[in-house]
Amino acid sequence: MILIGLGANLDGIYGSPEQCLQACSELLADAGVYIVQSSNIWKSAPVPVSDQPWYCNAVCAVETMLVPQQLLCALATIENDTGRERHEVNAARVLDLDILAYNNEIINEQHLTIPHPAMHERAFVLYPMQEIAPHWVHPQLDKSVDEMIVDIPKGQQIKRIENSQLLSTYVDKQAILS
Ligand code: PH2
Ligand code: MG
Ligand code: MG
Repeated sequence: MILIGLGANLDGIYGSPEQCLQACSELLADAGVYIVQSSNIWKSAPVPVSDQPWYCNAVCAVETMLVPQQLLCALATIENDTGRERHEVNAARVLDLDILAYNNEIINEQHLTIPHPAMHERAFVLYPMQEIAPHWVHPQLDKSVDEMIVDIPKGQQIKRIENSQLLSTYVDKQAILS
């Protein structure tokens, strides 16, 4: 299972953060990354706590022929095309696309760490992820999403926006042929 985390907390060329996440269905598909299943969009307070606007966050399971390094480049290109500016770590942004998991691969390269190194302590990753992959097991921690949620550091505010899933763009070829 390939899982991507989406986040945004500034208005940009696609409109509000929520509109930008919705636009990602098409932006990802144009790059050969197809959404199989999407969580709802969740509104979340910035982590660490700051006076930044709240974020919109979501997690999507995707299908793609891109290998991890190619996927990383494709996601960075989409971020740049939305006008993402890179200031300091954790700065507010119009769009952040992170590879959370790539099947069970463990990758530790200079610009690419998979699974995402902070996923297990972030409510804004784990609650959306629980909606679509509650039984996914972290290959290093050997814990499911349900189990990791129990240990999230306290004090992270998060609220689900009902019926806000990103549009799925994956067409199952088997289903068409049968
Ligand atoms: N992303 C960060 C830092 N902090 N906080 C929330 N609530 N949502 C995010 O997506 C987020 C964050 C760095 O990527
Ligand atoms: Mg991030
Ligand atoms: Mg990122």
